[in-house]
Amino acid sequence: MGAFKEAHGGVLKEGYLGDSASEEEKAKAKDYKSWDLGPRQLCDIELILDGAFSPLEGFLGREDYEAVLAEMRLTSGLLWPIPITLDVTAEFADSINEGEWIALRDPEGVMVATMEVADKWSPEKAGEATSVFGTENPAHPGVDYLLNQANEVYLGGKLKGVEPPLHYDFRLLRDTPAELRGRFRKLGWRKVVAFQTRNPMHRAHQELTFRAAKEHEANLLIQPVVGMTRPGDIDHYTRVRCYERILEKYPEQTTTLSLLNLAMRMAGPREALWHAIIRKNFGCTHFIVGRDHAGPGKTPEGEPYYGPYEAQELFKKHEAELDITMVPFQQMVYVEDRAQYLPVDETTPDMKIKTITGTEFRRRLAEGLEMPDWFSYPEIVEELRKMHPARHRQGFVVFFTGLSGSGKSTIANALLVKMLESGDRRVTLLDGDVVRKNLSSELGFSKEHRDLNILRIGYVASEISKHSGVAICAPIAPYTATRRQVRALVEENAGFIEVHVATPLEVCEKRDRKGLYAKARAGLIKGFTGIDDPYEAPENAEVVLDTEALSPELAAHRILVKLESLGYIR
Ligand code: PPS
Repeated sequence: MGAFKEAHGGVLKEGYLGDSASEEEKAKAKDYKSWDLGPRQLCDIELILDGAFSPLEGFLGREDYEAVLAEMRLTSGLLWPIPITLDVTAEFADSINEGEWIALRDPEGVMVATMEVADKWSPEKAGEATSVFGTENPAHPGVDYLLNQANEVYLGGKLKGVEPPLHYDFRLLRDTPAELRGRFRKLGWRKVVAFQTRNPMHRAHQELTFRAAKEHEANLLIQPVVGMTRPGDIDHYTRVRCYERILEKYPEQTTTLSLLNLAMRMAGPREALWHAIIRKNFGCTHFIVGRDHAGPGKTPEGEPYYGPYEAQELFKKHEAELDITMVPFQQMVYVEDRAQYLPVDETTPDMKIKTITGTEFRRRLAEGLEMPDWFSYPEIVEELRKMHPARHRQGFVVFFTGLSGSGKSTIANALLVKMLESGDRRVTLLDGDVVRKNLSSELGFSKEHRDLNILRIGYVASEISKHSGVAICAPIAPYTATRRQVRALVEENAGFIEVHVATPLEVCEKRDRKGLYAKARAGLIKGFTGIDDPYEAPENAEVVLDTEALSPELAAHRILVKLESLGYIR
């Protein structure tokens, strides 16, 4: 316990950047090979360098990585539940040798740190998923990231800080561990309960945090995650405005707000321990663990990934060693006859209980419905409505996918015309051929080029829909993983409706309007979708159309009906 305490507390650097590079080293680093950090790596590196991830001093090396997976510990024996790794492409990894120094840069090219590469290895990702997330299900956002987005080689090594990552938003609300500890010291706060959140806070959260602080005679730190949360969460700009509003509801001088640039993994129990270690590093003495802490909800089959109180149980097991006290909480419910919130285990069967689930709340927001006062403060609902208007005012993407000659373009055109006719929406059609002429003229049909083509379409469509427009896309888009990537991008801010034009290959080939199938069969065109390149049919498309049985007009009509039932059009 002593060693842990020291590493997670005492060793914490008081200044920014942990070990900083000297001027001489910085000058030398200009000649190092550079790796451009991705969004998650940028979050991680910031928290390594500022001490929030103490005792880490760099990205994990192989032995530490393996120990973290197997035992949730570093090779030093200290508890550390989440592998913090630097994933790079095989091409970059091949270009460097172990023992070499590299420069790590932000997207603008600013050097954030240098790293002495101590280790490079190709991880066994399925095993990592099972150890960290307890599942290999790619619907789990952490697993999806690991299997479908993270690069194939990991580099480990100690970092030297050069320039802290820059933030222009909410600067006064961002603190390093040293700064926050300093603030607590100045305020004379000896006991601090930390509350972690990735959601807007409503009355239930306020009541819960208030109770936690009261029970432990402690002050309260609301420390929401503003780095990366679960895809589809409410954006942090909106949330921070909400947190500022709710802060006004706490007694003065009792509570403070500080933003944490953490990239969450949604790893449930392991993540709860990680969150606690981070809060310990920020100088907190207590940490609230609620129901299904840092869990990603349920699988598409409706099974929860983690038990509702599994995180609390794991925490309990390690609490003595962690040196930060858990404040476990059951779900808070509103008891109508008492006009008061209570933890569900303090209620009795005769009480009239009310709750609104997150899903129900989002539904009401999407449909522009009233929000009861017992649930949230009007100021907060108003903030949420500003950025998340009712569905019929939101943008969306209708993303067609199907074989060449399946009828995508024809139906997409019919849909475009019908939407323009009704005049309620601004619509852009990104048809396969049109895109290839205007956006992707240099691309061919290799897997790499097709992926690039689809990601470009996805990017443009996400921009259109983010600004309340409608984008209709109609490429072949033959690969599941790429379609999933586009969906995730669009769904950050808008709706995504996948339409599988499921005309069978024989029918497309028989039609052969452009004569391309004949050429492909004759070997004159190589890598033709459905002939000698795969088409991975979607499994969960919102609409599936068989053009053998449907005219283009009826097919477009079916899509309009779906859009109506989802609330995107009225
Ligand atoms: S992809 O895979 O989504 O990037 O394809 P896309 O941009 O939709 O382009 C498909 C059109 O290009 C013609 N074409 C081919 N299709 C598939 N495989 C190969 N090798 C190929 N070469 C050319 C074909 O006419 C497609 O048009 P549609 O409208 O789908 O029939």
